[in-house]
Amino acid sequence: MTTPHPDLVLTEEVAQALSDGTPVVALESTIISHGMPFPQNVEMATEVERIIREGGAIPATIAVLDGCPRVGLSQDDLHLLATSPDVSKISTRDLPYAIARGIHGATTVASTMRLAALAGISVFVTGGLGGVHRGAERTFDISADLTELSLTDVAVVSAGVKSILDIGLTLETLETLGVPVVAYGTEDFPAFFSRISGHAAPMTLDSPADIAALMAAKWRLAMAGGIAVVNPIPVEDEIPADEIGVIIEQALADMDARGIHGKEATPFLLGRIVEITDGASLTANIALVNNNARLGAQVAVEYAALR
Ligand code: PSU
Ligand code: MN
Repeated sequence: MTTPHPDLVLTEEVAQALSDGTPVVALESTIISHGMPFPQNVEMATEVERIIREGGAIPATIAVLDGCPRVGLSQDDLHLLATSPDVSKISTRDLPYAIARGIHGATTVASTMRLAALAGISVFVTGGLGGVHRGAERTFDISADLTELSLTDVAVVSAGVKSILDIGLTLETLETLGVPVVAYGTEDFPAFFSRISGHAAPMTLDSPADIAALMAAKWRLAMAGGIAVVNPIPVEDEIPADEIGVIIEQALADMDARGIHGKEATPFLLGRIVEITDGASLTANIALVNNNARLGAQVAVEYAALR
């Protein structure tokens, strides 16, 4: 059991669970502050924590509040993240600045992974991973989520990546970085809103116990870095690829027309897709996060049993 880094502030419940070897699942906060509108964002954050408890694990939502890296949040903290305009989107490189300046920061997949690992948490549930943006050969826009996956020992459960990104280049980059990409119960790499991306999954495992065994095998060999566990959206919640494809093209065109780029790109695209679909994409997004929470809790339970 690793001792949590002394600069982190854990809730008593999370600290106790980690010291007892009770399964803990980390959750990110950018999805709350910059990934969904209010009030669905705080409802989603609350429901995901409930699902993780129901699955036998302790949820630990992560954020920086008043410059303090926090692992495990109260309902008031979640509400602040969901409503305050003064919450920056912070990736790994922004962590030192947020701490030094004493500001509020919502953590991305990358910075949540880093803080989870410093706390001693091995499983993290989110919606979608960042990746290689379309047109990256011009813009060089590649999410630090991929860099972090190559460095930090955390298994990240997502529904794959949205086709706002170049899915093929994202998969190539993950291969180069040595990151195992494991699809749960499918041969297809999932595309967030859709179960099938047109790309084959590099590996498939069919049970949470097998995923836990892969995690243990990797880290026993001291192979540093994360594992991308990709879980397709449930059939009944899926938006067909051709339907969402047109909408994503529209959102990308709107982004280019407004000259939006850099860290604003992903939040803009997510918000625009919700607007264009009149909320249908938000319903799908919430359903897939809940589905990932169910799997993540099971994986955390199986992994805790191995230790
Ligand atoms: N994809 C989603 N929803 C999200 C994000 C990505 O479907 O909320 C967020 C995650 O926090 C992810 C971040 O880590 O966006 C990636 O941002 P960027 O592309 O700027 O690295
Ligand atoms: Mn970027």
